[in-house]
Amino acid sequence: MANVPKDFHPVPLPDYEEYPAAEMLARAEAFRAMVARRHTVRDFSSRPVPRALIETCLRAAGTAPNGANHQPWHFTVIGNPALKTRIRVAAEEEERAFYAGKAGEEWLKALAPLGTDPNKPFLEEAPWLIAIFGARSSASVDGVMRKNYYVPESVSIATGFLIMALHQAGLATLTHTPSPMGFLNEICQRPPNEKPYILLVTGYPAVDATIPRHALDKKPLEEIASFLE
Ligand code: IYR
Repeated sequence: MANVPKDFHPVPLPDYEEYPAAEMLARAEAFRAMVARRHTVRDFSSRPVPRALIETCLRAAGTAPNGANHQPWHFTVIGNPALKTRIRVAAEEEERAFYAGKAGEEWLKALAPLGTDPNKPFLEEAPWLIAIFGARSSASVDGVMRKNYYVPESVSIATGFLIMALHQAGLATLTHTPSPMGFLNEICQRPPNEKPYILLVTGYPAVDATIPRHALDKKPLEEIASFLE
């Protein structure tokens, strides 16, 4: 093994909470029910949402497990109407090519039950768009650039935390993935070592928001899990 100096300083597990066994199942069930009330929404209200609420949810996202604790993510939170318009224009241009055939027939068939099309009015209507970037390299606390590890995994887990934090706070989200979305680097002024992963749209749902019935079909446990005991 290479000669790497030791740099490990363990501290006692600071804040673990154990619950009585009977309470554990009740807590797991309450969480399951809370999570099951999250639905991907595409109809947003323009009602304002305080920045402080988004900040707290981002702090939760920033606690996600990640490669070597390099925290290889950046969240650009866009509330500026002119920037939202630029994002909508750029995203709709990509989506028009996608739906006009770039996606291929099989993919378009898979999307048919969702009712999506190239029009993305939510990119202007929702109060906040959160562009989520993964950094191939980033600066340590002392400012030294270093390589990051497991970037897609880390960013995806943090995004999951963020979606659940926003849901728990009472906001709706849409994980939007215009493809390609390199235009986000320019609009958000992010360096080329960062890759945009997801544009998370968030706000209150419109009063007449709908979801595709298809989205309610969830695979049963037996299909998504197997136990080897
Ligand atoms: N990015 C496109 C297409 C799209 C792709 C998948 I996979 C989805 O689950 C939903 C949409 C769009 O946003 O319309």
